[in-house]
Amino acid sequence: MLVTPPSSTTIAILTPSGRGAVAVVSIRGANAAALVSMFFVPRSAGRWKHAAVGEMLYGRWTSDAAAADAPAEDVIVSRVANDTIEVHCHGGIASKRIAEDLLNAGAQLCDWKALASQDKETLIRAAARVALSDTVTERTAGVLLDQYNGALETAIKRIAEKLETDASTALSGLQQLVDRASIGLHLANPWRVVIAGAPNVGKSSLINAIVGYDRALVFDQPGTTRDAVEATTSLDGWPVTFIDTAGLRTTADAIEIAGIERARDAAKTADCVLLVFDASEPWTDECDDIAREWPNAIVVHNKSDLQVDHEPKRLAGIMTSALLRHGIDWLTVAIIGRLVSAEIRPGDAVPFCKTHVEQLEIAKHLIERNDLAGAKSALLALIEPR
Ligand SMILES: Nc1nc2c(ncn2[C@@H]2O[C@H](COP(=O)(O)OP(=O)(O)O)[C@@H](O)[C@H]2O)c(=O)[nH]1
Ligand SMILES: [Mg+2]
Repeated sequence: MLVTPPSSTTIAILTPSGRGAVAVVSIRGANAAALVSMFFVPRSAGRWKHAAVGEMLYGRWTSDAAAADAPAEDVIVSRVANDTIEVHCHGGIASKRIAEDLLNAGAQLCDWKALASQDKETLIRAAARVALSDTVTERTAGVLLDQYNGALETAIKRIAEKLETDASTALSGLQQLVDRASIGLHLANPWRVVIAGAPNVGKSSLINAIVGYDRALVFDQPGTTRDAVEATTSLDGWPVTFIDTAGLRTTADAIEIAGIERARDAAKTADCVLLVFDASEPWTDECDDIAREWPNAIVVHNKSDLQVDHEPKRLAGIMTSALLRHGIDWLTVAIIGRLVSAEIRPGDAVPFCKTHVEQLEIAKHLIERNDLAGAKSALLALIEPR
C-alpha cells in the first residue's frame, strides 16, 4: 500500500522540539491529501476527501491499517491551503511516529524555516515570521510584528516613490532606516556585553545584581571565574547577554591565562564592555593600563558601600554596590544608552536582517552616485512579491 508521492511532498514539525503536550505536523505538496489518507480515518466517514480549506476534522491516525494492534492516535486534521494539511496531535512519541509514517511513505523532512521561505510571502514578511520565533522579549516581538505587518515594506515603497521627485528626502529616509539596523539586527540576537576588570572587583556579583539571580560564580578568592559565564536578561525590554570573564591581570597560572585570553576574545566581538574597578582599593598604574586597553568601555567603580578611595587620577565612572544593589539602575540606563542608539516607536520601520540591510546600503550608495534608477530597483527588489 506504499504510495510514492512526488518528491515535492514535504513535512515539517511546526512545534519546537523538546517536551510538549501538543504538536503540529505540516504536510505540503500536491499529493499531501493522498498521503494523509493512508493513515487518517475521520470520525465522520467520507468528509475528508471533500474537506474545504479551513475545515477541521477529528479522527484517528493508524500507523498500519492492516495490523489490528498498530499504534493509533486521536488527531485533528486540517486542510490549511489547497496543497497544505496540518495534523494536530500529541507531542513527543506521537508526533515523531506520525512524522515517521509520512517519511516511510515517501515524504521528505524539511525544517519549518525552510518551509516558511517557500511561502509566497514577500522576502521581508517571511524573514519577520522566522525572526519572530527567535526573539525573546515582548518588546522585540512587537517591533518584529510591526515589520511582519508591513512597516518596513511601506517605508521602502515610500522611499522608492520619493526617488522620482525628491532624491535628498529619499536619501535621508534611507539613512534613518540604515541607522535603525543596529537595533534591528539585535531583535532576534541579544546584544553582548562583556564584563572585564581585575580579579575580585565584583564582576560576577554585578552580573548577579543585574540579572537578579545568582548566575555567575562569586568567590572571595581572586581569579576564580575561569570560564566565560553567560546570562541573558531583558533590560527595558531589550535582550542583553552578559558575559562574565576571568580577571584581567598578569598571572603565571596556565588555566587563568587561558581564561584571560578568552575574556579578551569575548570583548573583541562584544557590543559593549563594562570595565569594573574596586572603588575601595587605591587607583594604581595597573588600573590605568587596563583602562587604556578598553578606551570605549563603560567604567564602573564597584563596592561603593565600602570606604571609597578618592584618588584624583581615578577615571570618571558609575558607582555601584553589587552587594547592596546600589547604582544598578544607573548602570542599566548607561548600558541601554550605549546599545540602543535610536528611539523606536510602535509602527516604526526597522530593518532586521543582514541581507536586507546590505541591500539598503547598496541603494543608499547608488543614490549618492546619482544612479536613481539603480537605487529604485534595488529597493523594489526587497519588496516585490516572489
Ligand atoms: N562590600 C562589597 N563587596 C562586594 C561587592 N561586590 C562584590 N563583593 C565581594 O567581592 C568579592 C569578589 O566578588 P566577585 O563578584 O567574585 O568578583 P570577581 O572576581 O570580579 O568576579 C566577593 O567576596 C564579593 O562578595 C560590593 O559591591 N560590595
Ligand atoms: Mg568572577
